[in-house]
Amino acid sequence: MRSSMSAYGYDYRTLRVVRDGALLQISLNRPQVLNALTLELLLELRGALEGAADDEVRAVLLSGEGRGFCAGADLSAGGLAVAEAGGDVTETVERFYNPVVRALLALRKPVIAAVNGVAAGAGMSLALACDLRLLSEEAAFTLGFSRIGLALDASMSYTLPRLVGPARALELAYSGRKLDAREALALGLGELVLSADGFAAAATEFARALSEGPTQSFARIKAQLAASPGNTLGAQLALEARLQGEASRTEDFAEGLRAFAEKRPPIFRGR
Ligand code: T3D
Repeated sequence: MRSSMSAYGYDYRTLRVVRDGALLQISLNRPQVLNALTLELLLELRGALEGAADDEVRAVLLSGEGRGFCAGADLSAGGLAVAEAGGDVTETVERFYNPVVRALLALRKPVIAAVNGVAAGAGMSLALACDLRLLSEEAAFTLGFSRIGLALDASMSYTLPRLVGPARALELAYSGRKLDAREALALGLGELVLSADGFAAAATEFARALSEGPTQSFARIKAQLAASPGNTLGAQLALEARLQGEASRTEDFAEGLRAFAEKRPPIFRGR
Protein backbone atom coordinates (compact mmCIF):
# COMPACT_ATOMS: atom_id res chain seq x y z
CA MET A 1 0.00 0.00 0.00
CA ARG A 2 1.28 3.49 -0.88
CA SER A 3 2.11 5.64 2.13
CA SER A 4 2.16 9.37 2.40
CA MET A 5 3.85 11.87 4.70
CA SER A 6 1.76 14.61 6.29
CA ALA A 7 2.80 18.12 7.14
CA TYR A 8 3.14 16.77 10.68
CA GLY A 9 5.57 14.04 9.73
CA TYR A 10 3.18 11.14 10.13
CA ASP A 11 3.51 8.32 7.63
CA TYR A 12 -0.03 7.34 6.59
CA ARG A 13 -0.83 3.93 5.13
CA THR A 14 -4.43 4.54 4.08
CA LEU A 15 -4.51 8.28 3.40
CA ARG A 16 -2.66 10.76 1.25
CA VAL A 17 -2.22 13.97 3.24
CA VAL A 18 -0.70 17.02 1.58
CA ARG A 19 -0.23 20.56 2.91
CA ASP A 20 -0.55 23.16 0.15
CA GLY A 21 -0.09 26.56 1.82
CA ALA A 22 -2.96 26.93 4.28
CA LEU A 23 -4.94 24.12 2.60
CA LEU A 24 -4.79 20.58 3.96
CA GLN A 25 -5.72 17.97 1.38
CA ILE A 26 -6.73 14.56 2.69
CA SER A 27 -7.42 11.75 0.22
CA LEU A 28 -8.71 8.36 1.27
CA ASN A 29 -6.20 6.00 -0.29
CA ARG A 30 -7.50 2.47 -0.81
CA PRO A 31 -8.53 2.87 -4.45
CA GLN A 32 -8.70 -0.87 -5.18
CA VAL A 33 -11.83 -1.07 -2.96
CA LEU A 34 -13.18 2.40 -3.73
CA ASN A 35 -11.61 3.67 -0.48
CA ALA A 36 -13.73 1.46 1.77
CA LEU A 37 -13.28 2.16 5.46
CA THR A 38 -11.18 -0.06 7.71
CA LEU A 39 -10.47 0.59 11.36
CA GLU A 40 -6.94 1.59 10.41
CA LEU A 41 -8.24 4.14 7.92
CA LEU A 42 -10.71 5.53 10.46
CA LEU A 43 -7.94 5.93 13.05
CA GLU A 44 -5.67 7.63 10.55
CA LEU A 45 -8.47 9.91 9.37
CA ARG A 46 -9.28 10.90 12.94
CA GLY A 47 -5.60 11.76 13.48
CA ALA A 48 -5.39 13.81 10.28
CA LEU A 49 -8.60 15.71 11.07
CA GLU A 50 -7.54 16.43 14.64
CA GLY A 51 -4.22 17.70 13.23
CA ALA A 52 -6.21 19.98 10.90
CA ALA A 53 -7.40 21.95 13.94
CA ASP A 54 -3.94 23.64 13.81
CA ASP A 55 -4.35 27.38 13.08
CA GLU A 56 -1.88 27.12 10.19
CA VAL A 57 -4.48 25.01 8.36
CA ARG A 58 -7.24 27.33 7.16
CA ALA A 59 -9.29 24.92 4.99
CA VAL A 60 -9.53 21.17 4.45
CA LEU A 61 -10.28 19.31 1.23
CA LEU A 62 -11.43 15.68 1.58
CA SER A 63 -11.40 13.42 -1.46
CA GLY A 64 -10.76 9.87 -2.63
CA GLU A 65 -7.97 8.37 -4.72
CA GLY A 66 -8.94 6.53 -7.89
CA ARG A 67 -12.48 6.35 -9.28
CA GLY A 68 -14.40 6.30 -5.96
CA PHE A 69 -14.86 8.75 -3.09
CA CYS A 70 -15.59 6.11 -0.43
CA ALA A 71 -17.63 2.86 -0.53
CA GLY A 72 -18.42 2.92 3.21
CA ALA A 73 -17.49 0.16 5.62
CA ASP A 74 -15.09 -2.41 4.18
CA LEU A 75 -17.09 -5.55 3.50
CA SER A 76 -14.32 -7.51 1.81
CA ALA A 77 -13.80 -9.93 4.70
CA GLY A 78 -17.43 -10.98 4.28
CA GLY A 79 -18.62 -8.76 7.10
CA LEU A 80 -18.05 -5.52 8.97
CA ALA A 81 -14.77 -4.61 10.62
CA VAL A 82 -16.38 -5.41 13.96
CA ALA A 83 -14.51 -8.70 14.10
CA GLU A 84 -11.27 -6.76 13.70
CA ALA A 85 -12.28 -4.53 16.61
CA GLY A 86 -13.14 -7.51 18.76
CA GLY A 87 -16.30 -5.85 20.00
CA ASP A 88 -19.87 -5.30 18.94
CA VAL A 89 -21.05 -2.91 16.24
CA THR A 90 -22.23 -0.27 18.72
CA GLU A 91 -18.74 -0.21 20.17
CA THR A 92 -17.12 -0.05 16.73
CA VAL A 93 -19.31 2.87 15.73
CA GLU A 94 -18.67 4.73 18.98
CA ARG A 95 -14.91 4.08 19.06
CA PHE A 96 -13.99 4.37 15.41
CA TYR A 97 -16.66 6.19 13.37
CA ASN A 98 -18.03 8.79 15.80
CA PRO A 99 -14.65 10.37 16.67
CA VAL A 100 -13.99 10.92 12.94
CA VAL A 101 -17.32 12.65 12.48
CA ARG A 102 -16.84 14.73 15.62
CA ALA A 103 -13.34 15.79 14.46
CA LEU A 104 -14.77 16.74 11.05
CA LEU A 105 -17.69 18.73 12.45
CA ALA A 106 -15.53 20.46 15.06
CA LEU A 107 -13.20 22.13 12.56
CA ARG A 108 -13.51 25.92 12.80
CA LYS A 109 -12.66 26.42 9.11
CA PRO A 110 -14.13 25.47 5.73
CA VAL A 111 -14.16 21.72 5.08
CA ILE A 112 -14.93 20.76 1.49
CA ALA A 113 -15.63 17.31 0.11
CA ALA A 114 -14.45 16.82 -3.46
CA VAL A 115 -16.73 13.92 -4.38
CA ASN A 116 -14.80 12.43 -7.27
CA GLY A 117 -16.86 9.24 -7.63
CA VAL A 118 -19.27 7.03 -5.74
CA ALA A 119 -19.91 7.73 -2.04
CA ALA A 120 -21.80 4.90 -0.30
CA GLY A 121 -22.92 4.19 3.26
CA ALA A 122 -20.58 5.75 5.80
CA GLY A 123 -18.61 7.15 2.84
CA MET A 124 -21.65 9.24 1.98
CA SER A 125 -21.93 10.16 5.67
CA LEU A 126 -18.39 11.55 5.56
CA ALA A 127 -19.20 13.66 2.51
CA LEU A 128 -22.37 15.03 4.15
CA ALA A 129 -20.47 15.92 7.34
CA CYS A 130 -18.33 18.34 5.31
CA ASP A 131 -19.47 21.96 4.92
CA LEU A 132 -19.76 21.85 1.13
CA ARG A 133 -19.68 19.18 -1.54
CA LEU A 134 -18.19 19.72 -4.96
CA LEU A 135 -19.41 16.97 -7.25
CA SER A 136 -17.57 15.56 -10.21
CA GLU A 137 -20.02 14.75 -12.99
CA GLU A 138 -19.00 11.14 -12.20
CA ALA A 139 -19.99 11.45 -8.52
CA ALA A 140 -22.83 9.32 -7.18
CA PHE A 141 -24.43 8.80 -3.78
CA THR A 142 -26.12 5.76 -2.30
CA LEU A 143 -26.99 5.32 1.35
CA GLY A 144 -26.43 1.59 1.02
CA PHE A 145 -27.09 0.87 4.70
CA SER A 146 -30.57 -0.64 4.33
CA ARG A 147 -29.49 -2.67 1.29
CA ILE A 148 -27.41 -4.78 3.66
CA GLY A 149 -29.90 -4.59 6.53
CA LEU A 150 -28.26 -1.86 8.60
CA ALA A 151 -29.51 1.38 10.15
CA LEU A 152 -27.77 4.74 9.54
CA ASP A 153 -24.51 5.84 11.16
CA ALA A 154 -21.56 8.24 11.00
CA SER A 155 -23.97 11.22 11.37
CA MET A 156 -26.09 10.36 8.30
CA SER A 157 -29.32 10.57 10.34
CA TYR A 158 -28.24 14.05 11.52
CA THR A 159 -27.01 15.61 8.29
CA LEU A 160 -29.28 14.06 5.66
CA PRO A 161 -32.69 15.33 6.93
CA ARG A 162 -31.16 18.76 7.47
CA LEU A 163 -30.01 18.85 3.85
CA VAL A 164 -32.98 17.30 2.05
CA GLY A 165 -35.85 17.27 4.60
CA PRO A 166 -37.17 14.32 6.62
CA ALA A 167 -39.43 12.71 4.01
CA ARG A 168 -36.82 12.73 1.25
CA ALA A 169 -34.26 11.43 3.76
CA LEU A 170 -36.54 8.48 4.49
CA GLU A 171 -37.11 7.79 0.81
CA LEU A 172 -33.35 7.76 0.12
CA ALA A 173 -32.64 5.63 3.20
CA TYR A 174 -35.42 3.09 2.53
CA SER A 175 -34.55 2.66 -1.14
CA GLY A 176 -30.76 2.94 -0.95
CA ARG A 177 -31.03 3.99 -4.58
CA LYS A 178 -28.13 5.56 -6.42
CA LEU A 179 -28.25 9.29 -7.16
CA ASP A 180 -26.14 10.72 -9.93
CA ALA A 181 -24.42 14.09 -9.56
CA ARG A 182 -27.24 16.08 -11.20
CA GLU A 183 -29.96 14.64 -8.97
CA ALA A 184 -27.74 15.07 -5.90
CA LEU A 185 -27.24 18.71 -6.85
CA ALA A 186 -30.98 19.23 -7.33
CA LEU A 187 -31.70 17.70 -3.91
CA GLY A 188 -29.16 19.92 -2.13
CA LEU A 189 -26.56 17.21 -1.53
CA GLY A 190 -23.94 19.15 -3.47
CA GLU A 191 -23.26 22.78 -4.29
CA LEU A 192 -21.62 22.49 -7.71
CA VAL A 193 -21.18 19.87 -10.43
CA LEU A 194 -17.81 20.13 -12.17
CA SER A 195 -16.46 18.38 -15.24
CA ALA A 196 -14.70 15.09 -14.45
CA ASP A 197 -11.82 16.33 -16.60
CA GLY A 198 -9.66 18.46 -14.33
CA PHE A 199 -12.00 17.90 -11.34
CA ALA A 200 -9.19 17.54 -8.79
CA ALA A 201 -7.51 20.75 -9.95
CA ALA A 202 -10.77 22.71 -9.97
CA ALA A 203 -11.73 21.45 -6.50
CA THR A 204 -8.27 22.32 -5.17
CA GLU A 205 -8.53 25.81 -6.64
CA PHE A 206 -11.95 26.29 -4.98
CA ALA A 207 -10.65 25.09 -1.61
CA ARG A 208 -7.43 27.07 -1.88
CA ALA A 209 -9.43 30.29 -2.35
CA LEU A 210 -11.32 29.51 0.87
CA SER A 211 -8.04 28.75 2.67
CA GLU A 212 -6.90 32.29 1.83
CA GLY A 213 -10.13 33.85 3.10
CA PRO A 214 -11.09 35.47 6.41
CA THR A 215 -10.85 32.27 8.47
CA GLN A 216 -12.01 33.96 11.69
CA SER A 217 -15.12 35.22 9.93
CA PHE A 218 -15.75 31.81 8.34
CA ALA A 219 -15.42 30.06 11.70
CA ARG A 220 -18.05 32.28 13.29
CA ILE A 221 -20.43 32.05 10.32
CA LYS A 222 -20.09 28.25 10.50
CA ALA A 223 -20.84 28.26 14.24
CA GLN A 224 -23.89 30.51 13.75
CA LEU A 225 -25.37 28.34 11.00
CA ALA A 226 -24.64 25.12 12.89
CA ALA A 227 -26.41 26.43 15.98
CA SER A 228 -29.41 27.81 14.10
CA PRO A 229 -31.66 24.70 13.75
CA GLY A 230 -31.60 24.05 17.51
CA ASN A 231 -31.99 27.68 18.64
CA THR A 232 -34.86 30.02 19.32
CA LEU A 233 -34.79 33.37 17.53
CA GLY A 234 -33.75 35.01 20.80
CA ALA A 235 -30.84 32.66 21.33
CA GLN A 236 -29.74 33.03 17.73
CA LEU A 237 -29.83 36.84 17.88
CA ALA A 238 -27.75 36.73 21.07
CA LEU A 239 -25.25 34.39 19.39
CA GLU A 240 -25.04 36.70 16.37
CA ALA A 241 -24.36 39.72 18.60
CA ARG A 242 -21.65 37.89 20.55
CA LEU A 243 -19.86 36.43 17.53
CA GLN A 244 -20.11 39.69 15.59
CA GLY A 245 -18.41 41.43 18.51
CA GLU A 246 -15.62 38.86 18.39
CA ALA A 247 -15.29 39.14 14.60
CA SER A 248 -15.04 42.92 14.83
CA ARG A 249 -11.92 42.53 16.99
CA THR A 250 -10.01 40.35 14.50
CA GLU A 251 -7.05 41.45 12.36
CA ASP A 252 -8.93 40.24 9.28
CA PHE A 253 -11.76 42.72 9.95
CA ALA A 254 -9.22 45.56 10.27
CA GLU A 255 -7.63 44.42 7.00
CA GLY A 256 -11.06 44.18 5.33
CA LEU A 257 -11.80 47.80 6.27
CA ARG A 258 -8.34 49.00 5.19
CA ALA A 259 -8.62 47.23 1.84
CA PHE A 260 -12.06 48.74 1.25
CA ALA A 261 -10.76 52.25 1.98
CA GLU A 262 -7.70 51.70 -0.24
CA LYS A 263 -9.81 50.16 -3.06
CA ARG A 264 -7.71 46.95 -3.24
CA PRO A 265 -8.42 43.26 -2.57
CA PRO A 266 -7.94 42.32 1.10
CA ILE A 267 -5.10 40.06 2.18
CA PHE A 268 -6.54 37.96 4.98
CA ARG A 269 -4.21 36.09 7.34
CA GLY A 270 -6.83 34.21 9.30
CA ARG A 271 -6.12 36.11 12.51
O1 T3D B 1 -19.11 -1.83 12.05
C1 T3D B 1 -19.28 -1.10 11.05
O2 T3D B 1 -18.37 -0.90 10.24
C2 T3D B 1 -20.64 -0.49 10.88
C3 T3D B 1 -20.69 0.59 9.88
C4 T3D B 1 -21.30 0.48 8.68
C5 T3D B 1 -21.36 1.66 7.79
C6 T3D B 1 -21.51 1.39 6.30
O3 T3D B 1 -20.85 2.07 5.54
S1 T3D B 1 -22.59 0.19 5.74
C7 T3D B 1 -22.45 0.35 3.96
C8 T3D B 1 -21.27 -0.42 3.42
N1 T3D B 1 -21.08 -0.15 1.99
C9 T3D B 1 -21.82 -0.71 1.04
O4 T3D B 1 -22.74 -1.46 1.30
C10 T3D B 1 -21.43 -0.40 -0.39
C11 T3D B 1 -20.97 -1.67 -1.10
N2 T3D B 1 -20.53 -1.35 -2.45
C12 T3D B 1 -21.40 -1.13 -3.45
O5 T3D B 1 -22.61 -1.12 -3.30
C13 T3D B 1 -20.80 -0.84 -4.79
O6 T3D B 1 -19.49 -1.35 -4.83
C14 T3D B 1 -20.76 0.69 -5.11
C15 T3D B 1 -22.18 1.20 -5.38
C16 T3D B 1 -20.12 1.49 -3.98
C17 T3D B 1 -19.90 0.91 -6.38
O7 T3D B 1 -20.36 0.07 -7.43
P1 T3D B 1 -19.46 -0.09 -8.75
O8 T3D B 1 -20.22 -0.98 -9.68
O9 T3D B 1 -19.06 1.24 -9.24
O10 T3D B 1 -18.10 -0.80 -8.27
P2 T3D B 1 -17.90 -2.33 -7.83
O11 T3D B 1 -17.46 -3.12 -9.01
O12 T3D B 1 -19.07 -2.80 -7.06
O13 T3D B 1 -16.66 -2.17 -6.80
C18 T3D B 1 -15.31 -2.04 -7.26
C19 T3D B 1 -14.44 -2.87 -6.33
O14 T3D B 1 -14.54 -2.32 -5.01
C20 T3D B 1 -14.93 -4.32 -6.25
O15 T3D B 1 -13.79 -5.13 -6.04
P3 T3D B 1 -13.26 -6.07 -7.25
O16 T3D B 1 -14.41 -6.93 -7.69
O17 T3D B 1 -12.82 -5.09 -8.31
O18 T3D B 1 -12.12 -6.83 -6.62
C21 T3D B 1 -15.77 -4.30 -4.99
O19 T3D B 1 -15.88 -5.56 -4.35
C22 T3D B 1 -14.98 -3.33 -4.11
N3 T3D B 1 -15.84 -2.71 -3.09
C23 T3D B 1 -16.86 -1.88 -3.30
N4 T3D B 1 -17.41 -1.53 -2.13
C24 T3D B 1 -16.72 -2.18 -1.18
C25 T3D B 1 -15.71 -2.93 -1.78
N5 T3D B 1 -14.86 -3.69 -1.08
C26 T3D B 1 -15.01 -3.70 0.26
N6 T3D B 1 -15.96 -2.99 0.91
C27 T3D B 1 -16.82 -2.22 0.25
N7 T3D B 1 -17.74 -1.49 0.91
